[in-house]
Amino acid sequence: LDIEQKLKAALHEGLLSLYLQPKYHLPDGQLSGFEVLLRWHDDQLGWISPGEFIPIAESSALGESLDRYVLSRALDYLATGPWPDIPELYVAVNITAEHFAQPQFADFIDAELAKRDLPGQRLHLEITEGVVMKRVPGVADNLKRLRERGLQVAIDDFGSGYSSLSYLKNLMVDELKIDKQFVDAIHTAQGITVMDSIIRIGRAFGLRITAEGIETPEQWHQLRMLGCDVGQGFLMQRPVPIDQAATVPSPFQ
Ligand code: G
Ligand code: G
Ligand code: NA
Ligand code: MN
Repeated sequence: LDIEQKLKAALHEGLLSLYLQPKYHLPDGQLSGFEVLLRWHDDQLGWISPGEFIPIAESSALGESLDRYVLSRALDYLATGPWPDIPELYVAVNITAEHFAQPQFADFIDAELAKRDLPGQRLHLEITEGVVMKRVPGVADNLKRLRERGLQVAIDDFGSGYSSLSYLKNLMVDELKIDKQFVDAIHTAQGITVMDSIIRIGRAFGLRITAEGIETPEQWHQLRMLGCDVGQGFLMQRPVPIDQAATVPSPFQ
């Protein structure tokens, strides 16, 4: 079996697991929500990283089925718990580029939320720069409709791709997730200047700023001082299996 067929089988047999990684308010360390990250364990191949299998799914017809699976499981979690004890908990789901551009995408989300009586505010979507940059008509339309429902949309891995600052002007999103490479670089004066600039630009466009891949206390403190809003990373919490999410410890107690 090649990996694409194995992935298809794993999806249908329920062998893909959802993990959650907390996103924290940087100013006070409070839990803000969870990013959903898919994990796949195969008996012969062992753990296969989504960095490996997501691109395979995206290049086949599997991307959409995978998104649908992750979304409905994530919304089931929101509807039934068990949750940590915070108000307005949200989950942030990564969406593949092709899927986000489809005209039915917003309808699918609407239906899944309605089925569980969940308000749009409880769902965030993470898309990569490329999705917005392409200016595919379906994308703008879906962004508009979803945000009218109260969903929040983040640009993931910001700065890693083909970002041009010009597109931020017309950007209909809520959050910038600054790519880990910029967090890794803030031990140097130049790295701090770059991070400071990205945060200021995001601010100028009224966006919430998230930093991902925070691994050291120094990075956390530096990002706080620069006015970053939200932080995510192994320093605070690695991704945990979804059934353990209710008990993630607060990292700064
Ligand atoms: O969790 P990890 O760092 O291994 O993820 C690697 C990549 O796979 C990241 O770019 C992440 O956004 C992506 N990814 C993880 N889970 C999902 C998912 O459920 N759907 C999509 N589309 N991408 C995912
Ligand atoms: O592309 P995306 O941002 O969705 O990818 C998130 C990926 O980053 C996940 O696979 C997650 O496991 C990984 N990740 C989250 N926090 C850290 C971190 O602090 N360090 C490293 N190396 N990876 C992280
Ligand atoms: Na993401
Ligand atoms: Mn990212």
